[in-house]
Amino acid sequence: MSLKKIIIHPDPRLKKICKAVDEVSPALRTLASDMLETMYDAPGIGLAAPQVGVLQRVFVMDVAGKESAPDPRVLFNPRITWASQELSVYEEGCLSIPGIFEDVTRPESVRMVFTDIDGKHHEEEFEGVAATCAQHELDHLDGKLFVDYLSGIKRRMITAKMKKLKKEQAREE
Ligand code: GNR
Ligand code: NI
Repeated sequence: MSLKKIIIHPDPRLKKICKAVDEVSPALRTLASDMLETMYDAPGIGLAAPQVGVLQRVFVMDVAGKESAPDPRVLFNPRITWASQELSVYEEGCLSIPGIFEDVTRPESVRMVFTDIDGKHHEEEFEGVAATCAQHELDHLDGKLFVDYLSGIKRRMITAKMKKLKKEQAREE
């Protein structure tokens, strides 16, 4: 197990469409396990492969919260098969955009098909924070960030702030 470095926006790797996974190989299982460790360490409720520089269609999440037992999830090749008409607004954050939180509107529930860590296919409905998180992660696999839903002015202000943060980080290294 090892911690991966989380890429900060803006970065070309966060804008790429990720490649479908052919087969859940041992290397991809190791990647998923490292991503879970990195997500818990951050801490965050989700993490997508491009955030650690791997342009493949896989994300991990755990929306169980502190009061419940951990519920680590790994989704390969996730696809939305249904989205509710009802929308919900959630104040989103992103480990690639640290310290920024903004309201984003998305379908309140979605059904996703995906392959699990054992290579088994599933279709599952997510609602509430799990639906928000799963959609946020799926967006990462298509090169999309939550700031892409904000106004141009807000997005540019956030991007400028992140550029400054990255410069400061580079100086510390
Ligand atoms: O840790 C995270 N919290 C979060 C809060 C609201 C909506 C989405 C998220 S996902 C985020 C981790 C992350 O950046 N995943 O890509
Ligand atoms: Ni994110």
